[in-house]
Amino acid sequence: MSRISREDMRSLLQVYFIAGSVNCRRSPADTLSAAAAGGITLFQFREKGAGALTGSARLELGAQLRHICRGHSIPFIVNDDLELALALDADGVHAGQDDLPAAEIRQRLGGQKIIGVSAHNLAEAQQAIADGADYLGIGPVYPTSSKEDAEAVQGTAVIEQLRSSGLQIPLVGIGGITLDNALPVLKAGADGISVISAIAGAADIAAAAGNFRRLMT
Ligand code: FQP
Ligand code: MG
Repeated sequence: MSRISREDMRSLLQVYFIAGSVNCRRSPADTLSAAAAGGITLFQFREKGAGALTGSARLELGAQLRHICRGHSIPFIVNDDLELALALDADGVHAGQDDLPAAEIRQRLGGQKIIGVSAHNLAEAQQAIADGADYLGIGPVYPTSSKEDAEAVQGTAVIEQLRSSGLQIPLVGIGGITLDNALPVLKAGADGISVISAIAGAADIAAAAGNFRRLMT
């Protein structure tokens, strides 16, 4: 099996939903099922923050969400934790600048899995590409309440800079993205958007996911 192609990666990134139990108003399983029915294209399990599950409860929730993703043919990415990703036979791992280096994740996970890396500037983006990342998460584009230790808000400037530097790696914007402010992110050169609250916190989760999906076409 070979690396995911850039074109396949780009289509998966269109509506990239991230969630853990902390972000969900309904059960995480109901939240993910509704988001999947609404049209998300990729899911990241991010069990993090105050009150996050640990140990076997975290593993069990991951297995449940992994199963839901399989049922909808949506690839399942694990945030931060390579061991959890291996235990769940996840489709990939997302790593930030303070997490495991992508090159090490690639070695342990194998050639065909998806590896995403957070980058905040051109140098981090170039390093991630050299390390074998399949996609980048660029942010925070807008102010966010889902991450306590977020870096400074950068608008769409970094995405524009990466594209004008000629980088063609698939990438998403992340941080505070809503239906009302998503278009500038795409216009700046992102292949998709990544959201937590705009889907997990929506009154109608499936409708919110569907609205993002329609923006992409
Ligand atoms: N981009 C993406 C993605 N997912 C993420 N989880 C992050 C960025 C943030 O390590 P990191 O990654 O800086 O913080 P945390 O581990 O708390 O999420 F591109 F996938 F949308
Ligand atoms: Mg991280």
